[in-house]
Amino acid sequence: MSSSSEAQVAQRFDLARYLSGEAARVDRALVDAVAEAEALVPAALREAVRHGVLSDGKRLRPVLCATAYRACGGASPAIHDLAAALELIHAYSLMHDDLPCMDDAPLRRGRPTTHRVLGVEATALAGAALIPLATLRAWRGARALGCDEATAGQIVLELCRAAGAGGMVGGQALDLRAEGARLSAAELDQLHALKTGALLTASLRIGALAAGAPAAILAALDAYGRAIGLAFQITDDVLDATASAEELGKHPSDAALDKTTYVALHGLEAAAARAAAEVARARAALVEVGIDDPALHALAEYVVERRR
Ligand code: GRG
Repeated sequence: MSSSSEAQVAQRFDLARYLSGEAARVDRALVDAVAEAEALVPAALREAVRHGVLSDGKRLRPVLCATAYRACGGASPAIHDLAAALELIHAYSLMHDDLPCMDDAPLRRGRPTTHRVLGVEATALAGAALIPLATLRAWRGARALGCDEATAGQIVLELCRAAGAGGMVGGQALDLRAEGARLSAAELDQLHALKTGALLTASLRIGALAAGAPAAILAALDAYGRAIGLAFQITDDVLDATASAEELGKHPSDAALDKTTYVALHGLEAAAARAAAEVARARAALVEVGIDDPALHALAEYVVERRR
C-alpha cells in the first residue's frame, strides 16, 4: 500500500467509535477483575483498588492488546479478560507513581489521586495487590483463549518482563535518578523505552501471542510498539508543556520536577516532528509484513493526536 492510501485508510476508520467500544469491553473485564481483588484483599483496600483501576483512563494498553490479537487472526471476545491484565499493571504504576515518595501528584484522570482520597498506606498496598492479580488474570485469560501452557507461560513472562526492573520499574528508577540532571537524547530515549515503551510493546506482543502469531509478525509489532511508545512519550512532553490541567486530567509536572523532556531538549516543533517520524516508522513496520489492519494504523496516529 502507498503511504497516501495508508493515510486514507487511517482517516476513514472511525477511531473514536472504535476506542469507546473497546474501552467499554475492557471496563467490563476490569469490573470483573476488581471483584476478584475485593475477595482477595481486606476491606480497607477495596476502595483504593476500585479508585485506582476503575477511574477514567484511555485503556490504551488493553486496546492495543485486543487490536493486535484480532489483526493476527484472533476472534474470541474473551481477549478483553487477558487484555485487562495490562491495565491492572498500568493502574498500579499510576497509583504508585502519584505517591508522595514519587511524584506526589494531587490529580489523576481528572480527579484527586487515590492516596489523596484513601491514604498512602491503602494505595501502596492496593497497588501491590494489583501486580499478582494481573499475573493471575494474564495466565487464566490466556488459557481461557485456548493457549497451551507454553504460550500462556510466554504471555506471563512478557508481562512480568515489561513491568519489572528491565522494563517499566527500571525506567521509573532512571526517571527518578534523572530529576535535576541533564540527560542526552539517547539517555532520554532509553528511559522512556523502558518506562512507557516496554508495557505498550508487551501489550501488542501479548495479543499477538494469544492469536498464535509467527515470529516475523511479533518482531514487526515489537518495532511498531517501540516506535509508538516513543511517539506517545514525546507527545506527553508536548502536552505537559502546552495543555491545561483541565485538559490533561492531571497537573503538568515536568518543569516542576526539573525533568529533561523532549521539548526541553529539542523545542516544541522538533519534538512534534520526531513524534510524527516515529508514527511513520511504526506504520512502516506494519506495512513491511503486510499488516493492513486499519485500527492499528489509526492507533499509531492517535498516539500523537490525542489531547490527554
Ligand atoms: C513504587 C514499588 C514502586 C514502583 C514504581 C510507579 C512505577 C514503579 C512506575 C511508573 C512508571 C509510569 C508511571 C509509567 C506510565 C507513564 C505514562 C505515560 C502514564 C500515562 O499513561 P496514559 O496516558 O494514562 O495511557 P491513562 O490515564 O489514559 O491510562
